[in-house]
Amino acid sequence: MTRWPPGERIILHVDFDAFFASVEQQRNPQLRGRPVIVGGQSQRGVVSAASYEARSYGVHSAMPMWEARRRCPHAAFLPVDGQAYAEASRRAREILAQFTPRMDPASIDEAYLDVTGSLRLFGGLDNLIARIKGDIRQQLGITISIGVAPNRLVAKIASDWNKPDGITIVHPDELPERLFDLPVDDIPGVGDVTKQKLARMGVHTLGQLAKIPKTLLERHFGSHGGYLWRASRGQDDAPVPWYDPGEDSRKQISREETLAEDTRDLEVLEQRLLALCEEVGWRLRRAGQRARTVTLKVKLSNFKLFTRSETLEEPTELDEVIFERASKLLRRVKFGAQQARLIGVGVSNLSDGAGAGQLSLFDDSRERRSELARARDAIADRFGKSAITRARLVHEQEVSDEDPENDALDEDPLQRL
Ligand code: TTP
Ligand code: MG
Ligand code: MG
Repeated sequence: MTRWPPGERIILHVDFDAFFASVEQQRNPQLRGRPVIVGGQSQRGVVSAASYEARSYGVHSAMPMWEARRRCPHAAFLPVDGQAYAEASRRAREILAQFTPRMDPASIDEAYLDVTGSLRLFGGLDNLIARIKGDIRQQLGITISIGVAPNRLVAKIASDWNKPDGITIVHPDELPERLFDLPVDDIPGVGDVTKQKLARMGVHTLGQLAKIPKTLLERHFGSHGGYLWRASRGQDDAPVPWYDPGEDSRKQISREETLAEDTRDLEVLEQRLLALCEEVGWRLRRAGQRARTVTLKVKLSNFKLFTRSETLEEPTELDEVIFERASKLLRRVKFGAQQARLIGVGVSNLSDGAGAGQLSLFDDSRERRSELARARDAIADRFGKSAITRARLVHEQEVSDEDPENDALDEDPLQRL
């Protein structure tokens, strides 16, 4: 029986094994036990997911499809069915939410659970884990891997260690030493740039990173430095928020920001708008949904509010389609003598099936764009909720956010693993 020191939180990170491929194997028994490769079927398609049978041939996510075909010609090659995966993801969230009210679905196939308060109810950690795995397998027919640790950061890292169908428990007493041999880029949020910078300092592992003084890291990496310092020690105090099931059926997804300086310079406004559209698109795809209506909101210096909506011919999940419509609406704003003090974009009229629910309806370029959007999301997932947009914003004007609904997006992206 696993004992946990009082006062330490117990956080689980749940990640589905070969998610898209597993959903396909579950609904078609003939595919079980066989290599299954899901991804874009066009000339330039890439692999979204490879079953573990396919991975033994060296096939993995983001590999060009032609390469996957070369390595594993006898695999079953399937197009992405976003709607099916979004549905499986929704059912998984429903199941997971039964184990604790503190549950954060961090992406389509993963979630954080703070089970500190519900442990006794389920007869201790080992029983709780067995129940979660059993319920998911019985009701969805898919295996998951679970990392258990005193915080999100370590739980996330650990869930990868015994895939597939694995359990990894990192006990508080084992920290930080258990992390010391890991390469620095195992820390969520550490990409090539940080990795190379650290390498130039002679730092390759978390153990080496933990020896660097905090002030030195802060000097080299700014606020990111403090995060690296804590991460190398396996420290992270980001909470797991209360789960809001209503988020699934939220009627609107929107982002807005108050400009640091009032302006009616269309170029400046469009630049802000693009960043907002990227965040909205990202949230849309994460929710596995598409939208048919795009709404632009502009508040003028005299606080007069301008909102205009337009409905698209076809629902979309793509940043550029949202942006195209929103910028068209922006050009219709009558500023008069006024300037804009706030700009926002929202999408509504939502339906299931981001990605490629009806691939056959898409032409090749559409499929390609969908793939690109998902590839960017994979980066955003890895670096934090809106790292791509944030990176763009860093050198630009400071922004504040007036929409309380969007609080989550204002957190330090690195806190959102
Ligand atoms: P992951 O959890 O990263 O991968 P996985 O579930 O396929 O495999 P693992 O057992 O290692 O967890 O991603 C979840 C899903 O997201 C994946 O099934 C397909 C999609 N995805 C892409 O479409 N493109 C990508 O590059 C990645 C990494 C994932
Ligand atoms: Mg997974
Ligand atoms: Mg995942």
